[in-house]
Amino acid sequence: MCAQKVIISCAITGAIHTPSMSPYLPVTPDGIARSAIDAAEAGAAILHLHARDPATGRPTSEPTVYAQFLPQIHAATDAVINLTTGGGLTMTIDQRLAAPMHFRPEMCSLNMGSMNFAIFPLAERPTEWKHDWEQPYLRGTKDFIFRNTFGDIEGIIERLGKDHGTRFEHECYDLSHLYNLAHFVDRKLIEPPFLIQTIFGILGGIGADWEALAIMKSTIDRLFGTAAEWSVLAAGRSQMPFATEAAMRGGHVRVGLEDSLYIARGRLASSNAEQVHKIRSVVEALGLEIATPAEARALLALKGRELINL
Ligand code: KMH
Ligand code: ZN
Repeated sequence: MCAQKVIISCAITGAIHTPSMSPYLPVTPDGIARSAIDAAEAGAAILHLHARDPATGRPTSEPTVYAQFLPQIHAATDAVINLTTGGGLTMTIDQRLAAPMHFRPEMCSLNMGSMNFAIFPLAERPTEWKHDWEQPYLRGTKDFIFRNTFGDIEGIIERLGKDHGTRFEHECYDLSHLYNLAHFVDRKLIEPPFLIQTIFGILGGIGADWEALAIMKSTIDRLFGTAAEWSVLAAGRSQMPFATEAAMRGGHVRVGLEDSLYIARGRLASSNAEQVHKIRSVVEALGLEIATPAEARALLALKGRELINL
């Protein structure tokens, strides 16, 4: 058993699920702020954040919308603010970087390769759609390529990492993404420790099965050794089993309504905090301790909350 503390990340709203899928998905600035603060109080040390148009719930890259919830979160919690650079499925790289470049957070996500990123099956579930944009947005992913070229990744490392001291949640959806990360490490463009978020169960990425988890973990050990801080998220119903397995194997965990709307089979989670409470109780039942935000900052060598532009 690993003595290190377990960092719980919580991804509050994301850009995958749409408002009609759950009444509990926060979409307004107040809703996102409240949900994030509650998740931090429940034990999340890192809050992974996207923004949504307050009127329609559609993902937006507008810094003015982020400005309606980030100050509240920053004032009410000590949790690490981690902004997406993946954004929403129709955004350009410049749009994806607008809010991170403005707020200069301690952490941002960094998606480690281009890929098919398909959520179109969600469009065909029987749902009463609240907004016109939802079904076409989901269906459009049949032909969507989530662009993260070597040039894009290098640009994000330069613009956010080098210029603003932001460090990254390296999102790796497949084995190749680990080798892409190793390329940037070899070129010394990024420095350890590396938070490597391995992602299972996105259509277009590696599947949510135990063999996949094992090979991702062994490849991380081989490529990065002790420089890696390994974390796991799995989409949908695999969320809790994979987070549990990660904790048992010495990893960190990510939960949140971005990744799964459920708390148990067929039962919607009533909040992000409910998922944080659940994984926290699993972690503690395993005899492990969760990391405080200060401990997460130390483990990940973050610049500190006072250096954010908020
Ligand atoms: N929803 C996750 C599978 C990002 O924000 O950069 C992907 C994600 C991407 O978190
Ligand atoms: Zn995200």
